[in-house]
Amino acid sequence: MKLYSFFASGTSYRTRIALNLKGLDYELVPVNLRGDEGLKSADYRALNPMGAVPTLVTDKGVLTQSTAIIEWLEETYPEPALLPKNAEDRAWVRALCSIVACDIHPVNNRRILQYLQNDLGCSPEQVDEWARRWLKDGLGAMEQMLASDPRRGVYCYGNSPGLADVYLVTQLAGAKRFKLDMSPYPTLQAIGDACAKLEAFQKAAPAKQPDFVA
Ligand SMILES: N[C@@H](CCC(=O)N[C@@H](CS)C(=O)NCC(=O)O)C(=O)O
Repeated sequence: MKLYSFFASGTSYRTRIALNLKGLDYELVPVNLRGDEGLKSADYRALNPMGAVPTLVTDKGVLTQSTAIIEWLEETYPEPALLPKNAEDRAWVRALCSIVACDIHPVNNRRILQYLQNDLGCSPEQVDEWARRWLKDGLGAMEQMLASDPRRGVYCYGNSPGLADVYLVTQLAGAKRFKLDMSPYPTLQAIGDACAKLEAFQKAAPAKQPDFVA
């Protein structure tokens, strides 16, 4: 499998973690989000018409959209399972994932932040404040949900890493990038610390990618 990925992209990061947790080998193809080529090239858009990362090329075809890719991985490589066995708990875990995938990431995506700054004239400080605003909403909800949930263990759900951890960790990185005060989120921080001890998460980290730039 070939994963088109950008080191600092949260959606690439979540896909890398999921691939690693499944123990799958993949070739990483870096795509430069900051350059003039990469995402904008006609060749890349033929693979991914949104011109975004990630894209996973498999022997069964080309997959786009990280949530679809990750669900495909879970269905195609069921072990180790990243989702719980019963439907209610799966809905719970997917709700946690959706806070990241639908409520935080889309409004803090690079192209949105660039539009705020380049087209609407927001200052870099205002753009950072925007990003923190939506991080606070989403992470606040996750903290509230997880702090009192009896199903929480070392990780978001139980004592094995799962899908909610995959999504959460990428937004903890986002929070760090935008210098969000993390003191209101002790539960999330503890889960993030537990994930950081696992090789699957370590190998997927932005700083470990071949295209990493400090
Ligand atoms: N919903 C898509 C979002 C993909 C996406 O927008 N990825 C970002 C990086 S995290 C990207 O490629 N952005 C390009 C840009 O903003 O110009 C997914 O989950 O795959």
